[in-house]
Amino acid sequence: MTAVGGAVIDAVPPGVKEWVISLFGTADKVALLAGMALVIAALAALSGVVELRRRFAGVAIIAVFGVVGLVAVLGRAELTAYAIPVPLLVAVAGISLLRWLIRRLGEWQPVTGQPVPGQPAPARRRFLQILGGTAAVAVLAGLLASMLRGAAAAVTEVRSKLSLPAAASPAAPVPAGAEIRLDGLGPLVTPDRDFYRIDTALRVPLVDPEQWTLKVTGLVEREIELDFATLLAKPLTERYVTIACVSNEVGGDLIGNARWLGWPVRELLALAGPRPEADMVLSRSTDGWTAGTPLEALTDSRDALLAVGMNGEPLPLEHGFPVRLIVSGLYGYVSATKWVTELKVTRFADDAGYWTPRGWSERGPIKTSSRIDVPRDGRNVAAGKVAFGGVAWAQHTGIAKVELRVNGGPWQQAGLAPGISRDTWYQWKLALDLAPGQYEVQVRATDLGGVPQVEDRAPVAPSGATGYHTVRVSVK
Ligand SMILES: Nc1nc2c(c(=O)[nH]1)N[C@H]1C(S)=C(S)[C@@H](COP(=O)(O)O)O[C@H]1N2
Ligand SMILES: [Mo]
Repeated sequence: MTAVGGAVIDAVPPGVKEWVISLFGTADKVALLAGMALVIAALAALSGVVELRRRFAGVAIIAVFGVVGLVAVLGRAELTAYAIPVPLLVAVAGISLLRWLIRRLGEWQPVTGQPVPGQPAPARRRFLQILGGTAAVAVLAGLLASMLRGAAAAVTEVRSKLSLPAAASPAAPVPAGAEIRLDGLGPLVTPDRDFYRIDTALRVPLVDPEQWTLKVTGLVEREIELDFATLLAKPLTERYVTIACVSNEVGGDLIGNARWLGWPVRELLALAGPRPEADMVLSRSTDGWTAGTPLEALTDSRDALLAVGMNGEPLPLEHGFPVRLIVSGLYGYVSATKWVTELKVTRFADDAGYWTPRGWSERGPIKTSSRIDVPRDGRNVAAGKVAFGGVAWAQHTGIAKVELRVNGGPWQQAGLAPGISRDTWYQWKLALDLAPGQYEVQVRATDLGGVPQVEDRAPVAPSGATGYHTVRVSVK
């Protein structure tokens, strides 16, 4: 089912993906699986009805569904040996159950005469048989599910026993005053459990660090294969970096800030020796997903990391355990490969990341942006001094100033907290004196190069949303 779901995700155009994300937020996977369960239930009911009318017609429906499942499984890069028989077994079990139920139904004659004492009446016996059959199928499904859960528990266990080395190059301490205390303004560093999650994986890839390797291939002087122990033995660097999704709407929450621990990708690439004609690195995840990152962004001073730690702990499973990429200033879809297992040094002219042929830009620099977190859109507030607060970001460049304007009036400069670094978001705050009435308040940020964020509204596809975040407040 996850394989069919994965094939569905792979096939949908970006517009539809956006629509689903906006509709369900990050619960989109649950929605997809629930939708598929409904389709499957409907197909099962249909097969039953059809089979009653015409022998083997229902069987054909289930068989076709089984083949679709098999094709979807074979098409997935995360292919594991046990995944292949699953759709076949499910189809065979479904067909057997269907034929058996139909036979029972055929025997279901009106009960005449007295039941034999001590033996269940035929109708009751049939009922028990159907109940038993259903239970057997449920047990099989449960066994499968628990196999998967067992694998997840094993990797969770390995992760919890892992202790990461201290950073040889620690992150600069968070400056005093970087975190503004204001009710409703989120923390400066996002806790792992609140960190947004975006990926195409319906089932979190389970990677045992003992088995993990990273290959550096393509346009290099020498190919390299790195294992996890070797990676942990390298001098590690720790940096705060705010990562963001290209699907983040203006005012959206597909953005988070964490302290990442890892080995600079630049040093790994230096060992491999990229050829002069190379200009891109295609990073590949264990599930086949890919991102195309400019070679420049992985080798310049921004300290792009082969990250193993997030906020002082090993990466959570859903954030790429055991190893992912973190690159400041680029949207996740062109840089932040989770469960990474290969870096192919190549050229934009020859290769493309997963989302590029699906309607997203080849290059994905993060657009300078800002957000009002307090007060929330549509809130009622008391007249007088109204505290506004939020965040602004221009990763790798830094924020110079944040301004607010009320009902399209003049821009007023907000108080900007010191950032942790230019690679993270900055918090800001401004108290506005507001008399009773309706107000529309907008925010804009300007980066340290003096470039203000773009005012014109643009949708998230193909290269990230632009426009001012606007909140409406009624002052009473
Ligand atoms: N393997 C894999 N890595 C991936 C993705 C994916 O679909 N598969 N999605 C990317 C996208 S679009 C984003 S925005 C970030 C999100 O990282 P997070 O889930 O840790 O916040 O991961 C990136 N890495
Ligand atoms: Mo993303």
